[in-house]
Amino acid sequence: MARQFLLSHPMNSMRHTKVILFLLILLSLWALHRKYHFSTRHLQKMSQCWFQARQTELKLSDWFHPTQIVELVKKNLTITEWSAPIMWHDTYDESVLKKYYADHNITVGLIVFAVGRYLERYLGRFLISAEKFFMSGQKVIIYVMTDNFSAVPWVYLGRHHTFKIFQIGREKRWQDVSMMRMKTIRDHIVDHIQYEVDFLFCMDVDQVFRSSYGVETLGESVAQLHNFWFWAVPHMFPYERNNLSEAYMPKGKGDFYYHAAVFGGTPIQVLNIVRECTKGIMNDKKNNIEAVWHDESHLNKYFFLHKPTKILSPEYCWDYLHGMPPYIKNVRLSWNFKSYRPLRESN
Ligand code: 5GW
Ligand code: MN
Repeated sequence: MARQFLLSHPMNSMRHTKVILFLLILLSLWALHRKYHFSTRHLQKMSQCWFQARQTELKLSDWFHPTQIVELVKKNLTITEWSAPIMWHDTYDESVLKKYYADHNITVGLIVFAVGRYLERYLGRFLISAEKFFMSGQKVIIYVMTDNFSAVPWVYLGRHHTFKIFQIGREKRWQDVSMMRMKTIRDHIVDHIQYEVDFLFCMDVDQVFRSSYGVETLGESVAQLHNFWFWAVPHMFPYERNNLSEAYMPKGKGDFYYHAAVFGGTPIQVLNIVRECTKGIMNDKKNNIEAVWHDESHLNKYFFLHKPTKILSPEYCWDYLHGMPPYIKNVRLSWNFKSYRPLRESN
């Protein structure tokens, strides 16, 4: 009886509720503490990472020292209006860059197409010279796209360089060989290249590396000044002038004339470049239009709308048929002599 009375007494049940409430409050305080504890640790970690990233992130002024290289050209050719560096010899501090990339363990991709007679004619020299001069000290994967797997030359590659060969179809018209490159590059970045490299270059095969082509060329999106046009002003550039083409550039507009023989960036940026160019080329095809310099016209339109973050001077893609003017001191890559054709229409 006494027990029953005790349990059922209203005062007693209130005490119970209080105890339960107290326990609940304790529990929630503990939970809050745990949560709070976790989140500060997490925040601490995040801020540590952020500070470290900020400390190791290079500023342009850490390594780039613009000096007037081309005195005979009036316009500034060492830094663009949108503050992208234009790489010449003597404009950058190689040791700062080397130290930075030594800590970052990067892999650089290089896509090259060698189809038909270009395979036997150019691929061997391109690969041998790339092994010697392209990104030495960094991990490199060279992607060779070819229509004849068995004719790819045997080239010795050192421990940093690897190459992967992919079979691609032939195009009937020569104009389509270079234009369809954009589409093939797009598909391969999506399929696998985006997971394999930190930076990516796409280059013509009819060229030879002549001296160090190093980490100073790496960037988010990289464009190459055309060695024939870098001194000229926009209204002279051989942009596409048909306003029905996707590559159309109005007279007087434009920054530079870029060469399609070299472009690059992070895989995502290169994907944007080739995706947009492919779209432009395909839309033009639907309308029976072909831009005056094919893929190059579309590339120039792209870089007009989306400014490159780094530009390579003509030293990075020189044609010796222009001789050696005094401001060209360090040729990194040059056109292969045999490839020179003033008019592509002669093919
Ligand atoms: C062949 C004849 C005319 C135009 C292009 C080709 C061609 C180009 C070819 O038969 N096989 C081939 O692999 N290509 C690839 O497209 C090469 O990687 C080549 O470097 C690139 C661009 O073509 P090029 O180098 O003839 O273009 P330009 O602008 O240097 O004259
Ligand atoms: Mn070429």
